[in-house]
Amino acid sequence: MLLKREDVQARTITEDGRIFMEKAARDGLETVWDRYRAQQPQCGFCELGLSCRNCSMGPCRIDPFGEGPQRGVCGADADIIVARNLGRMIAAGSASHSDHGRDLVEVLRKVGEGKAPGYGIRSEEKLRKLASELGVSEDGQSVEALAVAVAEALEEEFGTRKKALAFVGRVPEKRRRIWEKLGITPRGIDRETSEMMHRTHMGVDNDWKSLLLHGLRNALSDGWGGSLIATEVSDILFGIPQPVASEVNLRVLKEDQVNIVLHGHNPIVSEMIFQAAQDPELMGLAEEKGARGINLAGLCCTGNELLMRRGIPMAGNHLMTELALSTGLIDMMLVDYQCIMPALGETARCYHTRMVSTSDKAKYPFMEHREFHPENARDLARDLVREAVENFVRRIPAKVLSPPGAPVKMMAGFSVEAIVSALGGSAGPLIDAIKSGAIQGAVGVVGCNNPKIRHDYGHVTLTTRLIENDVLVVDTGCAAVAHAKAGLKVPEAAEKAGPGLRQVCRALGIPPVLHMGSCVDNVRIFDLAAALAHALGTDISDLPLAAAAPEWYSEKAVSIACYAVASGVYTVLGTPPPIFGSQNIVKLLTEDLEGLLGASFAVEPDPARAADLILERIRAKRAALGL
Ligand code: NFS
Ligand code: SF4
Repeated sequence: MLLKREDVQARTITEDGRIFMEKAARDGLETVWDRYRAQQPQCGFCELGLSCRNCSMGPCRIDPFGEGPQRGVCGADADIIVARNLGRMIAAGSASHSDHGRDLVEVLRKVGEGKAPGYGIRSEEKLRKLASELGVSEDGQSVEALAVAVAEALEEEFGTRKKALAFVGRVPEKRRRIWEKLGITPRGIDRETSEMMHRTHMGVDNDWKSLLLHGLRNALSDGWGGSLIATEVSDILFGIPQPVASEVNLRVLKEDQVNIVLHGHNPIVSEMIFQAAQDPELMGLAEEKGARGINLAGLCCTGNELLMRRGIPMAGNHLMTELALSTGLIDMMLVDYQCIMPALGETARCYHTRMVSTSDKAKYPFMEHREFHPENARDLARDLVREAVENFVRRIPAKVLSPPGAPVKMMAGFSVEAIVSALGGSAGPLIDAIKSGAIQGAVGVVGCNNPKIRHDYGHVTLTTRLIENDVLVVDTGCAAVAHAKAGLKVPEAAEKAGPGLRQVCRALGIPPVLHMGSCVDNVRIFDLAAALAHALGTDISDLPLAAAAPEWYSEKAVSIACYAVASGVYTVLGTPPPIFGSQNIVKLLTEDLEGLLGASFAVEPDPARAADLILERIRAKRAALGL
């Protein structure tokens, strides 16, 4: 396969990305960029959201130029079709986060029942906090019994019998009233997703406005429901993240150690692997095999979970997952679910790497399936680490390329609790810094990579601009990994910030870009925003805040963006969503929502221009607050 130097340059800004894109090509591998190119030109109807295959009278498409058909066989017009498609994207994203949350609730229950050996309650404090929030009485309950009771109360959140999710109580009063008025208060997590699938069936909700409003409710059931549960229960089971130093990029893979890479989203499996990798017997076995130790590294959000709580280094983000394999250094890659390209199993066959899938609901071509359940997780983790160690000797020297140089240093672990404690125990100093203008505002830069956008370019360009202008950046997911690779997540990166933010960072010893976790952990950002709004006696939409997803690709990102806007945060998308086939919907989402929710979307592929939009927004919000 021939790969031109300028192609490689155009595809990524990262050095390890370039080196291993060339290595992959030499090894004859096909990557996500090659497949993207092979798909050109992509379907214009689908790009605009104008195609529908919701029933078998179709598939149908609407001609955007007004010459061909303007209605599907059932009579649906462009507005209805675009709204239905967007609704189903939200449903899929919300379902993904929420099902991940449900899996954690299952483990919590099993821990309480004594059926999950190896797992435990790491944060009793958070368990008790959740109990009181959910109205679960603690009287005379053992921790185990409390875990079961909290798990039961959380299971109820998924159902259909409530008027509002329990965690809506965290939302500022003004915002709750807006949701009530619009009829978008989320009721049950599964209910909203299920209702979205119902509404978008042929012949149900054919009012594009009411479809989109339900889309917001569905997204809110993710943000203030499924994702929030995933984050809170992960904290209970695995601990509340605290600031931790680590490293990032492909150089975290070590030639002289057994490399086990953990990829996916749910920390249930990876935490057990983490424990097993510390087992003296298995470490001894590694030495016997000639390795200097067992090295764990993360990819995507499973990686972020381990990084946040255990300081495990990150090999890379979404678009680096295939390239990580091309090092020839990975002895085993364990995957759980979400964002795991189905191409990975076949890619790994070029090397000695063992590919193992672990979730009953996520199987992949050319991977061995070894199913984890709370009951067997501890034992299975030990077996797998042993097998990874045994695989170390099977590396194929001719195919190994050790990444040159050293990894980039980074800091992670900024849960809301950690941020508050870095501030000296309350959000007060942050509010003061915002009031004084030392910090102009705060922006969540989040989301994925997408081969449509130069890898990491969107994230790094936008974030650099923001911090230069004294805007504090908080991040999650693959965006956070991009920023880390660019060196923005060490306290010394304060030098790159404007004078006000620089001073605050120096005083607190923190980076100007704070890692708040995986994508479900976006709820941490909203928790913080809600706390700031409470402290100022105002609504989230009045604060100088914004969100951006410069390189998003996933349906989960659509759900996140929608709950961000519905929660009152202006959100700029880099990749255009499939809505441009309906001028009505574009206008609603980018203009009219402002009047309804105090926040709206913008679409801006150029990250420098996105930064300008956000800075303008922050200035306007500050002026309205009289700052
Ligand atoms: Ni978020 Fe995490 Fe990355 Fe995107 Fe995928 S790993 S959950 S969806 S690609 S940021
Ligand atoms: Fe066509 Fe309507 Fe069926 Fe969609 S739901 S495929 S627009 S007939």
